[in-house]
Amino acid sequence: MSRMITAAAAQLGPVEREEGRASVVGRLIEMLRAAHARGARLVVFPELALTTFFPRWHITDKEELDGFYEKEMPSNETQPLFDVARDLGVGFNLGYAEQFIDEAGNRRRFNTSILVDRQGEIVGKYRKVHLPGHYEYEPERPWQHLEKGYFEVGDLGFPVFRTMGGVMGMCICNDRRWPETWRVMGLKGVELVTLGYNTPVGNSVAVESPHLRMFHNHMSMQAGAYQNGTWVVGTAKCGMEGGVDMMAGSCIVAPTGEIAALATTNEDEVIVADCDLERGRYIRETVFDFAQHRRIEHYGIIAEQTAAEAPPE
Ligand code: CDT
Repeated sequence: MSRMITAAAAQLGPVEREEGRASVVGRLIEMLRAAHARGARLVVFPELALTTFFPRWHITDKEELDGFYEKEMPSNETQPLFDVARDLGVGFNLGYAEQFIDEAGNRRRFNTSILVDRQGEIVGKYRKVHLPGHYEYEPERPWQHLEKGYFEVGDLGFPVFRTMGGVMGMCICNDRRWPETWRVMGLKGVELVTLGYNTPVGNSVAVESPHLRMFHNHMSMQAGAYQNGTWVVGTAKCGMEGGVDMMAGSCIVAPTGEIAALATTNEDEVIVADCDLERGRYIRETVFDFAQHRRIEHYGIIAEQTAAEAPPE
């Protein structure tokens, strides 16, 4: 018997620095409606979907930097997205920069995504664990990648949520490159992972062809899907944004590792796939039957050691 959820990746073209929240939310709503018209009941928006990818700039004006973070969710500006999604009965994943003051009076900043159910309720939150880039301005780079400076490492682990008829998990952009991300959620029985990304087409610090970069993008998601028997909905923010060409290639990956839907533009585009949440069961019960085949007595180093250590010469 199948357990179908029709899912969409709502790929977002460039969001320039000047574009306001209201305009971006309008674009998101338009794609949500288009996805709904094609049968989707879950829509995945990109990482930091409400603004331009601001970590590419060294922003010294505190007020300006502050303006890229959401202080509440939903807010006046994002409420219309929640309202339309609830009225249409569509769940969604949204990435945004989160800022709040904790009980001790400290300002906290995370690269966050939320899962919203078909009733418009926030049912899950994830804060990005693998923050790429650097802490301080690096003048030799053609563009900055200041995620380490602008966000804290996520403090929620990799939670999964039983919602919308399945077990859902989230990760964000660079997380997709790390097998640990997928296996932790795999061990929690995840059936569909939502994932937004902002990835430059070029590598700012090494020679790497755009083709190779796209291969790594898809390979990471396809491997994560197959090795854990889960669906993956990966959504880009793409196109020429802030003078940097950002990768497209949004896709929906089946638990077999096959790409079931693939974006063909580098602008706003909706792709849809019928995701049978039972499709991964045979993988999780055969080749990747964790209970039968994992050998944790040999995996301890993964959680005990961070850097690689080769034996002495
Ligand atoms: N947003 C994000 O995590 N982007 C990174 C770019 C790596 S370059 C420092 C990624 O892994 O796609």
